[in-house]
Amino acid sequence: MDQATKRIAAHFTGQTRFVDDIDKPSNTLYGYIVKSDVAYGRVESVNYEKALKSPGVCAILSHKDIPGKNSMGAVFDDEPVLAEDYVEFIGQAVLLIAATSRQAAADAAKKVEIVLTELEPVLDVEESFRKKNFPFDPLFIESGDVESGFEGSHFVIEGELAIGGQEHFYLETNAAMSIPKADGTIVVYSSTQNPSENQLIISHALDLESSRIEVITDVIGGGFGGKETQSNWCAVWSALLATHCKRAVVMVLDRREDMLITGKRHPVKVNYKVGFNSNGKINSYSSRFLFDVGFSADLSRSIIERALLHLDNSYYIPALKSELYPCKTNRSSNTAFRGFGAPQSIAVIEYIMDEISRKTGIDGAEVRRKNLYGERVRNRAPYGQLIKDNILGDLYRSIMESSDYSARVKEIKRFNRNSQWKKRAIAVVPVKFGISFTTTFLNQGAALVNLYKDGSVALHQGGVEMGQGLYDKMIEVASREFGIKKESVRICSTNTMVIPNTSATAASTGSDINGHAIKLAIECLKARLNVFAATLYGIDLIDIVWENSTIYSRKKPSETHPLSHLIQNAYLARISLSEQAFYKTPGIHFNRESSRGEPFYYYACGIAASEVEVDFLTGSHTVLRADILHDVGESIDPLIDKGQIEGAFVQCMGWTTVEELVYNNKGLLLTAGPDSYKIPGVADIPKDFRVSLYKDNPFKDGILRSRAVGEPPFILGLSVWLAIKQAISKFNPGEFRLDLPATKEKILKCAYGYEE
Ligand code: MTE
Ligand code: QUE
Ligand code: MOS
Repeated sequence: MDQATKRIAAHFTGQTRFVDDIDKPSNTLYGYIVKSDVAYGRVESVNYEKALKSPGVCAILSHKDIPGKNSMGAVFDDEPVLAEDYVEFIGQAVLLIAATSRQAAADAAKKVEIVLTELEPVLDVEESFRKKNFPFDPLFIESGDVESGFEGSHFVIEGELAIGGQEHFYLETNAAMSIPKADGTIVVYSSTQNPSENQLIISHALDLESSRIEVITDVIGGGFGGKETQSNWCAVWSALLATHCKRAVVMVLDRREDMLITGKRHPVKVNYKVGFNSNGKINSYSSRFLFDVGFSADLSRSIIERALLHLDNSYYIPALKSELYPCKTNRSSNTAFRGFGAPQSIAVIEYIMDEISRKTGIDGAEVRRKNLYGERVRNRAPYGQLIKDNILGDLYRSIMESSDYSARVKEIKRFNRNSQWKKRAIAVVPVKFGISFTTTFLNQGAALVNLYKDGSVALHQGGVEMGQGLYDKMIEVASREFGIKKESVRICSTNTMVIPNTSATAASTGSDINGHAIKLAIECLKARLNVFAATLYGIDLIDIVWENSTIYSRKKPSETHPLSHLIQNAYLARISLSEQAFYKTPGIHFNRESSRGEPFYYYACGIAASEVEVDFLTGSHTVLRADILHDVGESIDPLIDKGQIEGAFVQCMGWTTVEELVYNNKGLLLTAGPDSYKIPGVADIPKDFRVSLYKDNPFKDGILRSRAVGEPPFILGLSVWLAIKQAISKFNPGEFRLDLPATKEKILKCAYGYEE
C-alpha cells in the first residue's frame, strides 16, 4: 500500500490521529473557556475566586493576564482573545481555565460569577443596515448603463431573497495542543487550515517573536473554510494557558461549543432587479446584498469581494450594478465556507434565471444557454477580466446530450400530468469559478524537497491536508517529476519552522500553489544532479531521462542507471540533495477601489442537471438523478477529483435544502448539535449520481496540467434547489418566493401560498 492509500484506510478505520488523539505528555492540562450567555452586554464584574479553589483547577486567566495584544482578529483588530468591557455574542470567551480534566474545568466554570448588564442586541441585518453598523466599507461594482438597460427591456422584475447560513460540521472540531519548552519556545499542534496565522496570532498575544512558535499541523478532520481564521482561537487560548502554567495544555471544543461559538457561512438578504427581453436575454441587473457578518469582520471583506466577483456566474450581463453591505450583528463571526461568498451571489443569479424562464415561458436550460459568456464577443466580466478558453457552450451541449435532457423534460411533463401530489422537475446550473485568492499577495507557496541517500524522498510544503487529497496530489507531483514510485515519496506534516509565511490552504489553490513549488524544487534538484550524472555516466545533459527509479540517456534507453546509485555518488561528491523553492501565481491583480482587474489566474467550470421529485403532501423531496460534467483539466487523481465533486455537490444540497440555523429572539443558536441540525446523509444523495470529468482540456499552465477542484463544484448543487423551485411551480403556478434552504416547511408554504 502506498502512503496515500494507507492514509485513506486509516481515515476510514478511525485511526487517523486528530489533535485530541495525539499521545499527550503525562502532565497535560485541559483548557476550557468560560463563555458569555448573552448576545450583547456590558461586563460589570467578574469573580472567579471560588472557581480557582475548585478541584483540579491550575489557572484561570482573564484579559488582564494576556502578556501581549488582546486581539485575535485575522484581518482587523476587532476580535478580543478574551472579552474586556463588553460581550458581543453568545459564547464569546471571557475567561480561560486550565484544569487536570475537562470535567474539572467545566465544574469550575459553573462557579464563576460574571455580572453583565444586558444591552439590546442587533440580530437582524436590516436593522444593522439601517444603523449603518458596518465593520468596514461596503463594496460596490458598476459596469454598463443599468438604468437604460432596464428602460430598453421587455420585462423588468424585482424581488427579494433570503439565503441562510451553514454550519461547517467538519468531523474534527476545533482543537489545539500547546507544549511549552524550557528555552521559552512553544510547540503547538493545531487543527488549522492556516498554521502561519495561528503562529502570528499567538505571537501577538504572547508578545513572543514568531520564530519561537512552532505550529505543526498533520491531517485534519475537515476544514471547509471554518479553520482558516477561527482555528486561531484554540491555538492562542491553549498557548496562553500553556505558557502561564508551564505545562502542556490541550484545548478541544466539543461539538456544541464549536457550533455555538464559531462562525458559519454568511446568511444574506438580497434585493434584486433585472431587465430582460422576451427572448430570455438579460440586459440589466442591479442588486443590494446585506451580509450578516456577525460580531467581527473576520474574512468577511474578502468573502463579500468574492461574492461581488461571482454575481455573473457564467453569464454575460451587459449592465450590472451591485451594493454589498457588511452588516454587523451580535452573533458569532461568520467566516470562510467552501465557495467563499460566491455561492450566495450565484444563488441569486440562478434564481433569476428561473424567474426569467417562468416569465418568458422559455425552458430554464435554454434561458441559461442564451446568457452564457460568448467566446469572441460578450466575453468580458463586469470587473474587466476577459473570459478566455471558454468551454461553457461545450459543457452545455455535452450535458444536454449525456443527461438526455429533452427526452426527460417530455417524460417529466407526462409524469406531472398524471400525478396530483408529486411533481418532478429538472434544472441545469453551470459554474464558472475564479481561481486565485483575490487578495493577490496570498497567491504564493513554498516547498522543501529532501532526497535521502537511498533514493527516497521527503516533501515539506505549506498546504494542509483536510481530506481534499492534497497530500496524495503532492506525492503524485513528486513521483512523476522524479520518475519514482509513489511509495518512495513521503510527505511531512505542515510545520511553520520548515516552510514559513504560508497562506491558508484555501481558495482551492492548495495543490496549485504548493504543487508548483514542489515541481520547481525538483526541477532545480534534477538540474544539479543531471550535470553530475552527465559526467558520471558519460551521457549528454539534454538527453537525460528520469524514469522507473533509473536514469538513462534518451539515445541509449537500454543502458539504465539506478537512481540510488546516482544519489549515493552525488552525496560522496558533496552535492546537496535538498532544495527549497518558491512559487507565485503570475499575472494577477485587482484594484479594490474600482472593483476592476484580472483577479483570477483561470476559471474552473462545470455544469449539472438535477432531477427532483417533490411530494406536496409531506414537503419532502428526492433527487432522482444528478448528472455532473466538471472540468479539472488533466486530473492528477480522478478518484480524488470525483470525490471532491460529489462531496461539494452534496454539501451544497445540504445548504440549500435541509440545513437550517435557528436562533431564539435572544440570539441563542438553538440548532447547536446534530440532534437539531441536519446535514445530508447517505439516503439523501442522488439516487442516480453520474459524475464525469470533462475530457481533453488540459490546462497547460496548471500543475500537471490540472485545474483546482475543491470549491467550484459546490455551486452545482444549486441545481437541486432550483429543480425544487420548478417542481413547486408545477404545483402552484402562482407567485411564491423560495428562500434558501428549501426545507419541507418552506416547500409547503410556497406550494399552498402561505405567507411567511
Ligand atoms: N474536502 C474535504 N474532504 N474536506 C475539506 O475540509 N475543504 C474545501 C475543499 N475540499 C475541504 C474539502 C475547501 S473550502 C477548500 S478551499 C479546498 O478543499 C482546499 O483545498 P485545496 O486548495 O487543496 O483544494
Ligand atoms: C478567496 C479566499 C480567501 C481570500 C480571497 C479569496 C481566503 C483568505 C483571504 C484573506 C484575505 C485577507 C487577509 C487574509 C486572508 O482572502 O481564504 O489573511 O488578510 O483567507 O478570493 O479563499
Ligand atoms: Mo476554502 S472556503 O477557501 O477554505
